[in-house]
Amino acid sequence: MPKIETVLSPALFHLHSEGLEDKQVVIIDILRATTTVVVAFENGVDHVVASGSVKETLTYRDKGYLVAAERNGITVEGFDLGNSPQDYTPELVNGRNIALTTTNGTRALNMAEEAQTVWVASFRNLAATAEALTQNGRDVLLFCAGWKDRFNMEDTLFAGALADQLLAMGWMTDDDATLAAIDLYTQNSHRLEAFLEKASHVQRFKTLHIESDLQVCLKTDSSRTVVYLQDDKLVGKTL
Ligand code: 3SL
Repeated sequence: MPKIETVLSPALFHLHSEGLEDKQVVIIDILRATTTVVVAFENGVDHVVASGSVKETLTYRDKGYLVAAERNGITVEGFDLGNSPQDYTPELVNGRNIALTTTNGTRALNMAEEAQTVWVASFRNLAATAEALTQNGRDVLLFCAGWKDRFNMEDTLFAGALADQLLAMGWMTDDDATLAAIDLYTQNSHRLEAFLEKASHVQRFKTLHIESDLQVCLKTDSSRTVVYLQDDKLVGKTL
C-alpha cells in the first residue's frame, strides 16, 4: 500500500527530498495559489506556467500569455491578474495560457519539480485528486506551501482532508505530521470557515479586503479536473 507523508512548511522540504523522483507531490496553497490555479482550469485555461520571479513572469506577455503576479497578497502593478480566484473568469482565461508567480505557492511548486508527478490541489478538486493519486499508486508527499516558510492552518487542514480520503481508499501513514493534519481536519470539517477565522492569512485577507475569496477557496468538490506538471507547464485533465 502506498504511504502518505506531509511537509508542514517549505523549510522542512529538504528532509523529504530523498527518492523524490519516485514519489508524487501534492502542492497545497489553499489561500490562494493552488485554488486559483484549479479555478483557472475549471474555467478553461489551456496551461499555466508557475514562475519563480516577477521579472521572469512578465517576459511571458510577449509570448501571448496573460501574466499574473502576487506578492504579500497584493497584485503586482502592471500585471493582468493577481491571485484572486474570482478574477480568473471564463471570459478572461478560456483558451488562454497564464504565467503566474505568487509569494509561496509557485515557490513550493518549483521546489518539487523533480518529483515523479507534481499535482496542484485545492478543496475544489479534493476527491478528484485523491482518485488521481490512487491511480498513480506511488507514495505521496503532501506539501504545504505555508507562509514564508511558516506553518499555516489552512494548508494543514487540507492536507488532513486529502490524507483522510486516501486512508479510506486503503493508503497508509505512520507520519506524525499527517496524523496531526488528519485530526485537525476531522475535528473541524463541519466548520472550516469558522475554524479558519483566527488564521493569520484570513486576518491578512481582512486587512486587504479580499475576504470574499475565502468561500471560493473552501468550496469542496466543485471540480473533477486534476492539475499536474508536464514539461514545466501545469496542465489539467478531467476525470
Ligand atoms: O503565497 C501565495 O502563493 C499566495 O497564495 C498568497 S495570497 O493568498 O495571494 O496572498
